[in-house]
Amino acid sequence: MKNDNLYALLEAHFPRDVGAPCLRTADGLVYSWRDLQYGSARMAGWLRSLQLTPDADGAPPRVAVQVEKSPEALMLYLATLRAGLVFVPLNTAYQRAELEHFLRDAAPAVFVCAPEREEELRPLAQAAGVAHVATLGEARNGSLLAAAAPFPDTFDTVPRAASDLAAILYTSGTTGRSKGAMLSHGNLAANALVLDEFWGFKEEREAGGHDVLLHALPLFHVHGLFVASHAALLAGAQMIFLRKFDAREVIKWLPQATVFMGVPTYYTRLLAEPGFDRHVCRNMRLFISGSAPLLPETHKAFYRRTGHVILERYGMSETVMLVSNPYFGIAVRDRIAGTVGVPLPGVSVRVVKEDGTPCAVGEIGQVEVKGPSVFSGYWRMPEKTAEDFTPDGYFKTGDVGHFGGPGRPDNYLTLVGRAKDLIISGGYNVYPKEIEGYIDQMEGVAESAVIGLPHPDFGEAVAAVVVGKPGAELQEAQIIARLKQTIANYKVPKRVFVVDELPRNAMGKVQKNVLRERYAKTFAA
Ligand code: MLC
Repeated sequence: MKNDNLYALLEAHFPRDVGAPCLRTADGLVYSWRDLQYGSARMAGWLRSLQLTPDADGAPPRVAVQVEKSPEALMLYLATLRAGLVFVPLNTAYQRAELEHFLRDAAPAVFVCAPEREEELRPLAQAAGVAHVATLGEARNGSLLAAAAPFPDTFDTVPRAASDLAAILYTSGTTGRSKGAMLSHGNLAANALVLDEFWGFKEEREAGGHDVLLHALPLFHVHGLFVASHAALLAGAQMIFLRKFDAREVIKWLPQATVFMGVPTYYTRLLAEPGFDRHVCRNMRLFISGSAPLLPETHKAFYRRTGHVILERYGMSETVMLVSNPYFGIAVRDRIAGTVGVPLPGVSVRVVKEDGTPCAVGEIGQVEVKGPSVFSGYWRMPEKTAEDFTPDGYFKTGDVGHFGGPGRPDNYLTLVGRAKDLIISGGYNVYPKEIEGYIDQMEGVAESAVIGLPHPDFGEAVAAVVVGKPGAELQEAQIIARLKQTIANYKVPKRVFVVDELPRNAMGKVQKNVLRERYAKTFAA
């Protein structure tokens, strides 16, 4: 019987010589493909020994993970797949209040956290009904590895159907509460296979080349966990696994790499380093950018400095990758700055007006998508899911854009904005409503408006405009300090402006556009 478990697909592509290096770390550790197989088998054995059972509604047990990046963290992801369980990765920046929501909502059977946070988080997990808590540190420390050690280094990957749930990815919510996007083994496999061809991994492999992916992204979001890791695992390509992005560290390792993926902030930070030049990039075949808009200036400056044309692509947690500039066709005229490229094979993308009728080429409208990598819905939110899909099965992305336009082929998509009130800071999504909720609860605050402002490093940065209650003396530093104790640091406003009132239109709605204009130069370079 064919096993549609994603791990089975990835493993089938491992190189014949499983003793060959698969992962290298900055500390000089080398893991072979066999290490990955053995390590994930032992962890899968441990997970199986917990004898977890599906929920009453048939939902398979979830494994929630909030750990720093390490080869063992990648093994834990693969082990979860192998055991037929559902992986729920969580940003390491999330604090108690955020984690409490995720643990209650996803109701995992297992929670793996950093050893340093166990004391704080174990009671939180237990209160949320989590049965098993283990720890995994970035230096192979913590209770998970000890628990997994006695288990065999082989494990028969549990059979899964393509439609079975593989992962739940939490995305910030417009209403303040994060929603879990449900991705199946089939969603992830379909996307990995398409990208293998579209980005030239397959051709490179078949021509006898040896791709090396320099992996600097975090491992808890779509970009680093699925797009980057799956690409390398499926290609049988080695990964240089950096704990986090650091421009100088990346420059040090780039000469040994052929492919790099990052958010625009990575590219602007690389360009800010005088040592970043053609020589450093001499073995590279591909730089990919995504998760946030890449400024055409960055695209051009990168080409001038390195001779490489960054390939910009577009996707999201709910859909994995949708649209990409071409790989085959490396000229500037093929990878067009400011566009996200053409729909990937098998993906249907349409741009529609408010009433759902199609826009003409060049006309701006809502972007809707359908395809094998598009998720089946939000975890235990049937109403929200129904709202976000059209009757004919397209997902409403919330992004606004157009096909074609002056000087651009008709099949190239350009994104111009977002229908949903979303800020993207350094590649992380932040919903103003969530932050406003926290500020409005503070003593002395009457109301607040959270906005995104242009920022030279993060693309956009979060800022808040706050009105105090009569007699209250609000202070910027205090508000920021309070928020830092409560929410992930990338969501905390970098500036807070205390004002007497918020500008409103005739309907009484806060005019955020007026605020964005008023404070536009706050972070000017
Ligand atoms: C860190 N900070 C941020 C931030 N990251 N603030 C705003 N936006 C961010 N993205 C905070 C820090 O906590 C610190 O706060 C201050 O800003 C400066 O920190 P830093 O040292 O400069 O930050 P650094 O650790 O270097 O992190 C920046 C970064 C990181 C850009 C390297 O944010 C990053 O790796 N981003 C990638 C995000 C990503 O993987 N996105 C993919 C999502 S998937 P303080 O207060 O302590 O000074 C997706 C789908 C798709 O979107 O299509 O890909």
